Amino acid sequence: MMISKYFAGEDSPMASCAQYCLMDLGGTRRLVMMLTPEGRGDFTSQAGEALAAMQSILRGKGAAPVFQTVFLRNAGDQAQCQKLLSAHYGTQIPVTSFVYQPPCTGAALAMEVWAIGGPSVCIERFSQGALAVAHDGVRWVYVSGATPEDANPSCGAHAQTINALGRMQNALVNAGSSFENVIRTWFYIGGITGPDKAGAPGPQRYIELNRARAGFYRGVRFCPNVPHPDKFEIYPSSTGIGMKGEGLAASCLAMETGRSDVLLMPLENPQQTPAYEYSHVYSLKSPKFSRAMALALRDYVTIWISGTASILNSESLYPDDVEKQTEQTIENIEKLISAENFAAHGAQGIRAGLQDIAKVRVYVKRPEDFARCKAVCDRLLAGVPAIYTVADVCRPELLVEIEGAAFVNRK
Ligand code: 3EB
Repeated sequence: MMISKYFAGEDSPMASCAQYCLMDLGGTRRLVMMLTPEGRGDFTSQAGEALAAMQSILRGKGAAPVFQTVFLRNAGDQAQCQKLLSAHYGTQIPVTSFVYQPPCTGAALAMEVWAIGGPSVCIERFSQGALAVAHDGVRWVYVSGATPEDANPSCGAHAQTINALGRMQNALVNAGSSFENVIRTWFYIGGITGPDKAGAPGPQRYIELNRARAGFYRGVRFCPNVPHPDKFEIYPSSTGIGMKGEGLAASCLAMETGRSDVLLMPLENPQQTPAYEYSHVYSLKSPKFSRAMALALRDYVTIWISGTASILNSESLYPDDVEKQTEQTIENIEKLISAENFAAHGAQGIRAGLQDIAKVRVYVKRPEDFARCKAVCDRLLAGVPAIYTVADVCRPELLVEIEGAAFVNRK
């Protein structure tokens, strides 16, 4: 297998707004594109720049976009964005999540787009919100859950979370899958550290999200049919992050396989308390997610890295230093995907480093920290395609959160 990475400027005169990573997984190709327009014209021209850059990356690669996340500076641009995306993709539109997080660069939007292709790839579309991709004996279902318009802020974050999870469950069943197959989730929540409207004086909205998620997951046994080590509890890898407004949006990725030669590994971080064991000090019901989920399939490993922050054990470090927080976050990710940590989880011969990361999303709390945060990422994650957005992190003192996806050969 060859995993190749190309960056803006190396193979085309493409604007540096377009970064991507192409993975050749022995016949099946996966491509992730991170697009942040550089022009400062109106929304339509910026979206046009991102879509044109994407077209130029896709040319000749034989890969179809299946899953995209669109970060918007203004929620009011969503209708126009939807129109432009429909016109661009036609019926072949990927499952789309709209997230109200302004790109740090000042652009009106940014897009993360995943594409896949290859002789054995079969794509099924179920609705705007669900799509399945089958290849190599594995079937993936991508779902975008509740949109903020559907969610009524006055019901509070608990009801919004249950609503989003219920929608994802329905979409998964409709796509021939089920909620127990979920391996990766994203929760974007307005007012994440603020009080909840449902209860006065309400608990924090993130705490309500955790209460709802813990309740919903109580009856779910994740991935019962996929071989996995039983050393740790098994929960999906996740990102829980703020966004503008009062809504909640969620999306997920589910996986099923009849193969017995695969290995699914929920990873915990040797430097961090498992989130599901966090004390009540942080949340009444602990956040039910794994630090990463790794899937060994054939001769390669895919690793979904959860939203990671400057937390050691359970404590936030460097409360007012974005550079140190960014360094600590990246060190946490490095330890999480290291050979030592895979070995500690019972998997020998899997070794991933920061250079194996195909993309990162960097969520920055304060716009003024962007340059300092990016300088650290440019040094430690040199060349890794990235999107930077402004978003609140679940604890007030946390200034940055980073998530990613990594691909490595299995030795
Ligand atoms: C942390 O380590 C930071 O609630 O799904 C990271 C990833 C965080 C996922 C979630 C929260 C979530 O606790 C916050």
